[in-house]
Amino acid sequence: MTLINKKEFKLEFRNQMDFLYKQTIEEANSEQLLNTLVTVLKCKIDNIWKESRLDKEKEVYYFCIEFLLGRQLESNLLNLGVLEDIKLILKEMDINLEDLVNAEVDPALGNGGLGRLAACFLDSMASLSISGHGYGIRYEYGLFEQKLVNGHQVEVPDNWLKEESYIWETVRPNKASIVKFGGQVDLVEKNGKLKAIHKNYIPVMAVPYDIPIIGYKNEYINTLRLFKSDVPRKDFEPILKESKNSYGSYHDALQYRYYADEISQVLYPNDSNDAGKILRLKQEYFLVSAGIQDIFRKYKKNNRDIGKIYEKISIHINDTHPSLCVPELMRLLMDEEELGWDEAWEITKRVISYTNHTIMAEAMERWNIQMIKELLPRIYMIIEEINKRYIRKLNNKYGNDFDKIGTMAVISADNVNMANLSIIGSHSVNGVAKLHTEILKKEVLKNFYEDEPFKFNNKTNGIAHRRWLMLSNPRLSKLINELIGESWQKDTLELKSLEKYQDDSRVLQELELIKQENKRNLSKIITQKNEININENSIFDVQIKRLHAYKRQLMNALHILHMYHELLDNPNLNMEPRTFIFGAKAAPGYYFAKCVIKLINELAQKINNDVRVKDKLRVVFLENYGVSLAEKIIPATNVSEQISTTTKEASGTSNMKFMMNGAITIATLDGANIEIHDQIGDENMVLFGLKANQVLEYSKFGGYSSADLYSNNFYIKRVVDDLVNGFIPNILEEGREIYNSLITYNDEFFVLRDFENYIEAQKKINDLYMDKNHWNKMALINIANSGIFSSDRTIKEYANEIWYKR
Ligand code: 9GP
Repeated sequence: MTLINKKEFKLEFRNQMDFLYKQTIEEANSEQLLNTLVTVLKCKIDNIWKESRLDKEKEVYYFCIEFLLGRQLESNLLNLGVLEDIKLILKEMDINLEDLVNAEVDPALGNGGLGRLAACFLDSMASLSISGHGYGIRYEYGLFEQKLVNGHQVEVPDNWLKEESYIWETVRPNKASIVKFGGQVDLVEKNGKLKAIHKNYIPVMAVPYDIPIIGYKNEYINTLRLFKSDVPRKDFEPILKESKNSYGSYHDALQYRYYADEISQVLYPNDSNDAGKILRLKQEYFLVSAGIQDIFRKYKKNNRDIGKIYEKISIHINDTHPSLCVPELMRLLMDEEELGWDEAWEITKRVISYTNHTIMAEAMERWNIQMIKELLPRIYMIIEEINKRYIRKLNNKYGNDFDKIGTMAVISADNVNMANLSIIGSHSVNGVAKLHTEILKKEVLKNFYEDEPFKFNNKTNGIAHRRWLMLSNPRLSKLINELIGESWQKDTLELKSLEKYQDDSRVLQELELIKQENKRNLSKIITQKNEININENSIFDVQIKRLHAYKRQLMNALHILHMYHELLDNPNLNMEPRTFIFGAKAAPGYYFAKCVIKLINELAQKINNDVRVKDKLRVVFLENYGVSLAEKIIPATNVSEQISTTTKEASGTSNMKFMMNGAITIATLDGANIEIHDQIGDENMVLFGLKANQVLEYSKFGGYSSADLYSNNFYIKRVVDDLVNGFIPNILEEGREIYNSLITYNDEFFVLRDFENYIEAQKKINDLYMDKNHWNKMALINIANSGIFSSDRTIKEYANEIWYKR
């Protein structure tokens, strides 16, 4: 251990405690101990963690509106290779590391899969010694904290920065930049060229806050740079001559402060009205402009020729939120660096790549042109020109095929289509799992694919196995180390060699014991949180993800209702006891999703209080689901519910985490479930439901008739009627809303169409679990074949095939 010398460490710890709090270790609380530890560690890593200098290799900049980091302490200690040593040293000082781990805030700067994927990718880039850095926003309030009140979701602000600062961050005030909003742009002639002069704009200062991203035992540290918005400091005044200049009155000054502060206040402001939409657009441009200016500043420190920036820089647009990277890079190259359009355009395309993460229409961003024009006049001019030139090119190629050209245009029907902008302005477009990429190529982005097929590629998502196996499931990690050594930690494909133990009953039993221990831990948490005792020997059947109609938590709930009826009808039903566990937040304005939360909670109330089914069935909805909770749930799971409507889930990543922890997946052939199936086959997971081609075919002809199915199927009718007949109390409105979605509005997400098949699949799960030895064997095969889903594999593919490819 080079980083930590025991004697020195203890001394530094005491000194730091004294410096920060003027008190002794014995007097300090967990937060103070944590802060002291992190301060000591930050000093230690300072030598390795230097701002990247762009003098050697190519650098990757990963732009994302959300980063869902999770707690950092344990992960950083693990990656620094000092976890066990620090645990011991602290113990000698009478400090329990676990208390400090639990005292750390879990920053909810993201919503779900997108943000967590970004965090896994940062971990992998650092661990693979790839110079890859994140750019994001330092939201003052993260995603809301979810409270359940009488079964309803209630949102309260997530004040994660209570202490004003985050222990891992370092503010870099001298690297701040100015982002300009509003005003007018004049094109004036200078030396025979048109130059854009931006006047009367509102300047907002972007202040970087850096978080170290520590690689796994490789002395390599990257940076996640999050920007906070603020009014410009005095020293910026000389360069703000053309800005709006009327903050004379007190009132104006206050308004200006609010204007600036608001930008980095909340993640995903409610965009159901114009003010919310404008704020989101401001955030997106703020992130992009601050980030690219930062890249230019760093690049120019060591490189003279901006025309060669593509040799040293890759900019990755993660989902459409950072799509304004395209016009912003053009602006800087033309207006600041004085390159001509053609050269700037070639550079832009060579630098930028784009990942699409969804085909859900509502998530494909479009911005009203008037809004962009007013807020970002220069950016709008550039977008308009990109569009004009692109349409001209398409006209030459496709003549007057207006339908085709209309779908490909950047500007259409008064809107700027951000996906189109990203595709046109980049050299690579990828989906996040095989089926998703195929759907992009053959359906959603068909015209683009036919036009430039070479741009399209697939990069199946992955997960950081360090966090999701080594840290969250130490017992399992230890067993794996004992069986196959430790090399899998650096190369997860080595997990494959676990397969040789698939018939070794001692190993399989060991595996079962580990799962049992993890279930015991989770049971304690559930009892603490929900005041309910659950049967530790029951099957833990889990669905944890954002609440969305296409993810079909509703189908899961209806199946529970079905099981409940079956048990009431036949109390001696031969079934393994089951505990269904949910964790999910619904977007604040998404009424249907909130109705499903209410339904699940009321169902839980009814079932958990019914003594007749007490030993067989339990339902738990865990409040405020997030990364830290997931780390406890996933290792304890027997059944992983991956039941989205086929074609709708781009990839999913919890499916991979569960697999790596030995859960058995019940799934539709959607997203990355397909790749999981490719690895382990029908024998080791349970599939059901419509296939992609069936869903696509149905969707072309307006779906199927859910009312017919409902009328003709006893089981379906029974559970659907329960939504509105009072069988489940307190869901008068919610039950009706859900009923209507299924019957009146023809079940857009095929819940009822897949229902019978789902019941069958669930029966199969039950039967499989009855043969414990076989179940454990399946679990082992799942773990052994999960190595391909490490995000290290994904990042190597991004690096070799997108970022470093010339
Ligand atoms: O819904 C997708 C999810 O399937 C995928 O795993 C994740 C990471 O690629 O991205 C999600 N998409 C979004 O959150 C918004 O596009």
